[in-house]
Amino acid sequence: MNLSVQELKQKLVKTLKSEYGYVPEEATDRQMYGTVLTVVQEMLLDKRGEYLDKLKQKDPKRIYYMSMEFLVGRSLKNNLYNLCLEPEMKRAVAELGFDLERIYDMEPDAGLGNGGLGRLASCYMDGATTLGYPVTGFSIRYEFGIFKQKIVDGWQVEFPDNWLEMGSYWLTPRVDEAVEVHFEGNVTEQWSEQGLKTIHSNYYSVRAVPYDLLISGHKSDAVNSLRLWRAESADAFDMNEFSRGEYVKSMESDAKAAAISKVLYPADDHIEGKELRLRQQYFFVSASLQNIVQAHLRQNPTLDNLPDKVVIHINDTHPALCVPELMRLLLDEYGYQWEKAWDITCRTLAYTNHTVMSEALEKWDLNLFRKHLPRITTIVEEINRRFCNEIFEKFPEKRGAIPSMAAIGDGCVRMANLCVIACYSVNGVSKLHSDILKEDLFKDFDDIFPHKLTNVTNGIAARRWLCQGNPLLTSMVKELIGDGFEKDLMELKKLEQYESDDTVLSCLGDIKQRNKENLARYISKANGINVDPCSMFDVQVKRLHEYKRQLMNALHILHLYLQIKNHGLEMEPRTFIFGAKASPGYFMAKEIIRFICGLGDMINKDSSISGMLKVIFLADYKVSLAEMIYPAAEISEQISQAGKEASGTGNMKMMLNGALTLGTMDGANIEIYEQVGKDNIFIFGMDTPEVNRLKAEGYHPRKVYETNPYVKEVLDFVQKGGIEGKNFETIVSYLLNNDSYMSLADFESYRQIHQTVNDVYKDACRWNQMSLHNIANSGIFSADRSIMDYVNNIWYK
Ligand code: AZC
Repeated sequence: MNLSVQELKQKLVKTLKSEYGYVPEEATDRQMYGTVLTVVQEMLLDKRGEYLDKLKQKDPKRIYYMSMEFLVGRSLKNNLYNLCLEPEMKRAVAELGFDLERIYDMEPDAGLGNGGLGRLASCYMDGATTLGYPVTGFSIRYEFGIFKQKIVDGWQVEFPDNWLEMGSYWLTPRVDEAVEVHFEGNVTEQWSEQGLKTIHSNYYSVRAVPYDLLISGHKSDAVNSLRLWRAESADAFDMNEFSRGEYVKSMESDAKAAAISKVLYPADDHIEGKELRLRQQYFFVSASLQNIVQAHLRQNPTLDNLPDKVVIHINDTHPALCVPELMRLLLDEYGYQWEKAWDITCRTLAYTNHTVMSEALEKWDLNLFRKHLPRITTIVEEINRRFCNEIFEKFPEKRGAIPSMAAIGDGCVRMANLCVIACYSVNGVSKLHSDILKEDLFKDFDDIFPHKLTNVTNGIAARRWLCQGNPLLTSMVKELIGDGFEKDLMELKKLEQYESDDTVLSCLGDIKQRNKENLARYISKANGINVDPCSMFDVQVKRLHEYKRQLMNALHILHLYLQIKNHGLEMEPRTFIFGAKASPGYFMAKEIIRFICGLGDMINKDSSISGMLKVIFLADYKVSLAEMIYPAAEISEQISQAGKEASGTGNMKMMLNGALTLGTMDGANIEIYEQVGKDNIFIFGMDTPEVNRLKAEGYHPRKVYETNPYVKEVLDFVQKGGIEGKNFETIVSYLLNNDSYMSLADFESYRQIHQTVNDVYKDACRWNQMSLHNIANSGIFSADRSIMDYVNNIWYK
């Protein structure tokens, strides 16, 4: 966008006057914050108007990305960057007496997601919009996003995240497009002139009101929207009840409806079959599909051609109700016969799987399902009946597999099976993960639908994670290879020519140093601990889960501590940095946080190890904090048990910022390894076949304890209450008796690779060379590349 500093100033002054009635000299920071956001939002709306006009003429196929989660983070800087207005806005704001950096800091993260899956959805909105594809995201306008985390005595405590107070500036309500969603009630069949008709009556109605959050592409005409639904009561306030004095009763239906969009479920990679969650899913699916169908019918006389004009992409199974809901619309509202409706549905829907963890594969109790969604249940039953018949008749060799492939089994609706049965495309999120889907989880499906399963390796929004988050590195890269990489990340490859250039390498080292100093300042402010910015920054930031093995990392730190203290180990000074939210009901995850914090308390105050080790747990890990951490990371810990992390995307973000990966052959680590070669990454531990073999043989963690003296030393120390006199019996007994993700089995290999890391770090030049090589080869992990894979192989195939 072309606007001068002068023009921006005029807009700001005018808006400040009209919104708050003040001139700049009288305004507070908060008023200026509101003013800047309002001005940017108006520009987005204007640009969106022009884009929609163009779309109408061209009428391309629309992509609808259905996701219960979008981890948007902050939008102001991203929008200014994408509109190419950041320097001008900075000056305009400064000339009015304010500081744009301070205004950036006032913006809350829009934390409408838990972790990887939600952040991926946001990275994809950015990529698709920059590339000019008409993608609309659909989700819920949660009043409270992912909880705020505080650590009290090592224990995680959750606080509500009231993001709308300062974040609602970005949302435009579209009351004119509100729709109704029906729950509960009775389903009956009636004969009419058109044949047998299904009637859903006595339902409970909820009104869905859309709020649009606009996303501008970078140097592109496109402005797409993320449409977030808010729930409210569809029945007008019951004045009769109210005047009879039944205040509470009259408000009950309001509260019941509003509860649907109240709060994001804070569980990641595992599900709880809660009624409210099912209502959330149906609410946003039904509202979105009604909206999509109406939009299609404004441009087309019929829904017959829906699959030619629309793809509805299901982001994990949370929106799997798209399958029966699209069927319901076609059958009940638009009078289609089953076969034709099924054909349209199957050719319109595509599904991405993000996990093979069994506790995350959604299943709904059939009775609960029927109670809330009676009509949808009859449709799922019919889908299942027909599917099982088809297998029985057409694939006799698969008759034995019918019970496990069915959409309904063991009294539950199985959402993943439902998706694979219906969708025309099913993809995993890294090569390894997609192979596991084909060879294991969905093997029977792959045998009968040979072209359905495919792979799209995840990617990240490099413009956010490099250009906005790491301005120092970005300007160095621009100086060396120009700015083409902003739009084509593969251009980073050109950096390889500088791998032996001492000046470039030392400049890269200086930049890392300054980013570490920046993070050290934050740590000192947030945790009250001074860390040495010259020590190696070793980072593990992600959701807390046993399979991600933060505990193995912590055990190894304790091992280093004991070696320094008892055996005179000398090593390069290290700062271990953790950030992780635990699902509030996940006890072991919270115990692991307590363990890490206890470990930190003990180590950080021990002057006898002369600052060789520090352990920092950064509370409230979120997108905006990640933007500060990644540029400062030197080691990227990606140490999940092989076969468990579907892809990982933090691994890509740290690589792009020059950190070296220390990881297992899991998820996208394998593809990072393929890109950088074995000399530029630190790989350890069992790979997936080895894990499976050990599992089959029978894994006995106690044996590792008995045979590996380091493991024994560490666990004995914990058992004796060595960590601040604290009791970590839960952890010790879990490790000795269970160790579900084989941390002890991989410990020795992990320990040894850390020694290698320590040796390599002594040679700064070699380290910087490896770092530059990683940056140069990270281009493939751009979200733009992932989007093009979706475009070529799934959406516009
Ligand atoms: C995550 C995966 O755990 C992670 O490996 C992957 O990178 C990410 O999705 C994006 O694909 N999964 C989730 O966040 N949640 C669920 C339910 O899978």
